Amino acid sequence: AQHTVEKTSVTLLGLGAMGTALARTWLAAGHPLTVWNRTPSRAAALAAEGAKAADSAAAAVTANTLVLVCLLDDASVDEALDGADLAGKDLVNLTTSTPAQARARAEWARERGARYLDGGIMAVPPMIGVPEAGGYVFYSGSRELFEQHQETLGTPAGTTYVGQDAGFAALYDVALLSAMYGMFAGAAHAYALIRKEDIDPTSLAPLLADWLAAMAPSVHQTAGQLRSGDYTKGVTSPLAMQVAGTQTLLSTADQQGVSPELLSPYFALMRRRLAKGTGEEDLTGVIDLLVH
Ligand code: FVH
Repeated sequence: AQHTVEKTSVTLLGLGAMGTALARTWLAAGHPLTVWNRTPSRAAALAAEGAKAADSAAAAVTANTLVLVCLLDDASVDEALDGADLAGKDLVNLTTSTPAQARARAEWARERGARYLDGGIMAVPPMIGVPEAGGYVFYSGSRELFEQHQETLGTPAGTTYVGQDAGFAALYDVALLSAMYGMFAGAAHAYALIRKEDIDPTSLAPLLADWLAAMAPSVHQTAGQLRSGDYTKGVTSPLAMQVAGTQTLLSTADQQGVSPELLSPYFALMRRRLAKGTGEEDLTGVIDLLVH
């Protein structure tokens, strides 16, 4: 006789772009799914695909032990869960929040008798359910909850548990997103430099992508220097040389009619660090200027 393993039943609150993508992966994997969305019409397509659409968030919470929330922001989580009975529930909050909001939400859930796991999604909706796209979710908070539900949580995307401190998933999430915006800013400046020239941006794109990929491993050297406290270890491009070079970048921006406003704040920090007599160091000392 064939033995079928029962899939964990899941409740999901929030059917925006991300919630809908998540929902489809659980349905496809055979998890019984109860959904709720503030605007009920967004649940119709999923109901046609096999989800149960609950009339209220409270009813959706009642339906299953494992309750996932993927709403716009922390205030919408408050609003949606107001009045829901969370006693005995396993609450997993995938809503983007700050570390402080995540820690407060963990305490809030504990007071209501629920185990709590916070999640930071490192993916956009088309990456959900597509393992080769490399998307994953940071989780932090209850280790027991994570371990018990790891298989279910891993259905939409990979899982990376980063500790019992409920704020850590949000912190890792925001750290990676912040680095991403630095990269976007640098790429924006690069495209601006060629904007008025007879250069096809699509010919610059692969060069940019390859250069950024070649530079990305430098984060490992930075981490090693931060850990050891020796910011001269392994230096190939000392701060003094780099500060001198920034003038070429600023002059080129000026000649191309491009505002230096994306680069200037970073260059100013490099100069401030150099003024402390650290010309033989890497760029790592800039980090210490940022931390109050
Ligand atoms: N989409 C993305 O690229 C990013 C990728 C990384 C992670 N984020 C975060 O995921 C959360 C949800 O994002 P989303 O893409 O699903 O967002 P929307 O499509 O805008 O849907 C928002 C849902 O939130 C509901 N909602 C808003 N306010 C309230 C409220 N006061 N009470 C109850 N529900 C509320 C909204 O409902 P409705 O407008 O359809 O009625 C949607 O279900 C988010 O934290 C991202 O930062 C996504």
